[in-house]
Amino acid sequence: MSQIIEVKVPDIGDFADVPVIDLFVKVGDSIKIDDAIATLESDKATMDVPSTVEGVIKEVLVQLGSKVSEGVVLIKVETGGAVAAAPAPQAAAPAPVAAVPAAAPVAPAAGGGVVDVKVPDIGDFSDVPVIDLFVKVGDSIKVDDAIATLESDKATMDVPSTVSGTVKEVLVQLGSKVSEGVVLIKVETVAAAGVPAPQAAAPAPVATAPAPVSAPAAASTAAVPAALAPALPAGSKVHASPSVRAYARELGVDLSKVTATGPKNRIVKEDLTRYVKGVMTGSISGPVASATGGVVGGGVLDLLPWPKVDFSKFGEIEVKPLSRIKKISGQNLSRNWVMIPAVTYHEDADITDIEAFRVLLNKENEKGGGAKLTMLAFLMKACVKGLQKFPEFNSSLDGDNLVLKKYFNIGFAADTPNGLVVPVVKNVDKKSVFELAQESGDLAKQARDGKLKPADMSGACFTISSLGGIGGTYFAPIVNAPEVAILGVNKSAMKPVWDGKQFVPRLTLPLSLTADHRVIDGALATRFNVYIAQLLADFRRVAL
Ligand code: CAO
Repeated sequence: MSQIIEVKVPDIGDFADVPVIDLFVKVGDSIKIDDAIATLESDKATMDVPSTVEGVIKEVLVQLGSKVSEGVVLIKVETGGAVAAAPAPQAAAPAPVAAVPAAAPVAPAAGGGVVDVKVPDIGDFSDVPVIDLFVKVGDSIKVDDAIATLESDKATMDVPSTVSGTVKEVLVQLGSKVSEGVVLIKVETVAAAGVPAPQAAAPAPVATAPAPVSAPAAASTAAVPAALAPALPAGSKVHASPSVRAYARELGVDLSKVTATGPKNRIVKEDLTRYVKGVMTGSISGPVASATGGVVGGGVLDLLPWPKVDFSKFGEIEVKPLSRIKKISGQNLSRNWVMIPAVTYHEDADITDIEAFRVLLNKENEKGGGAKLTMLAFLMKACVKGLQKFPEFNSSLDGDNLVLKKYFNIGFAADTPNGLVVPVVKNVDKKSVFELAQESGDLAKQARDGKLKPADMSGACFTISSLGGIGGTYFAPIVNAPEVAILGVNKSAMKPVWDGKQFVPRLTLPLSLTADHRVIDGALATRFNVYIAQLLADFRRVAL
């Protein structure tokens, strides 16, 4: 049986009349327990208020800017029969108190001195990681300036300074785990620096608070692209709710670059959206890969917008729209190039014997009219053997997890008149080299005829990019996300190889393996390369 339940502002400590600065719901929305309803912001803390019931929102009793205190009804929710199991609002434990008592007040000695600024009372949390650090040695800092952001699995909280002065020591770093009382920084207070007496800059009584952060905010933090972590200028203070901060981290946006339009110069979600749109269209330089201009910037790179030049001023030109394939692959390549910390490793494989074997088999086969054996087919078989020996190569990153695949599908880059596509040969481990040659040949033809179906291009575990038919020595292919590695090969060439007594001519195939360093380090990548080269040098090893 359905009933209407009021969801109220929980116990938020000593705060009253706290403004609503973000509102995430509207009448008619479905809401679940722990979904964020609104963000409140006192002058000391930001807190998301989560729902304590599940159902459909019938009434929203507050709006942006409303001032609320404990017990004020935010929304009325119609719960379904199934919600009987969900806690009634009264029963639902009030969300953790948002504002908490201050850091242990620090009383600098008269005339100044070095003062420890510690993690304040942060409720029941301990060993909370530092996810942002805003200060460095030598910075000037004022009371209430943010020192660091801590993030538990329930809340994101800024720790403000309780004193003014010059930072003399920073005792934590990104990733440090801290609890109440841990010293974050040592500050030479203003009196010591020759400015007003330290008493004037009396320690603030309250630090910041573990806000009851919404589930989406907590979940999204897992997706922070390491290479694009926001690089806030030291000492800068950005006002944004935990959910907006988490969203910004997910997008790789440096919040200090975003123009705030919210109350008290606060960055709201729309500001973030506007900023990302601006970057994508090239009107703002920033940390997102642009669809139109390639890579236009990074949180840590901060590149200029794509240059707009009137080329016709310099001579005759012709403007040709990009093919659909080029547009799509361009976006994928830009994202992968920007977001994957990739390294390319090279190796030479001696393919003298396998090439002689391939030519022999093809001669025998000519009479029977069977499929022509290609080097690509041998490479596929060797790569699967490599994936089996080094399972990290057959994986994908999913937030904090590594998904290890037990199937072996290999994609191969195919050059077509309309651009690059990657058909996928499925279950390569279960197919013979002849079958692989036949199937990859068929898929390459379909690719060139523009006849590949989406299913033909999905499900790859690892990709091979073979430029062997064209030439080249080595190159650095781009990882085809969410795969974690790609093998590039160029044209084989006869080279003199020292056999211990003399130089002998050996047909050498240049291998270029690019791997995502978050999953595969250099030692593993080199072992993989060496193993592939061994398999190609003596293909009997594939049968072992
Ligand atoms: N060394 C020397 N010769 C090679 C070779 C190598 N590594 N690989 C192929 N060849 C030879 C072949 O034996 C063939 O010669 P014959 O006709 O005398 O037998 C000739 O080069 C042409 O081969 P191919 O490249 O057409 O055929 P393939 O099966 O080797 O490759 C495919 C198929 C689809 C991979 C290839 O046609 C292709 O499109 N390659 C381009 C991939 C690409 O653009 N990669 C870059 C992506 S950006 O990172």
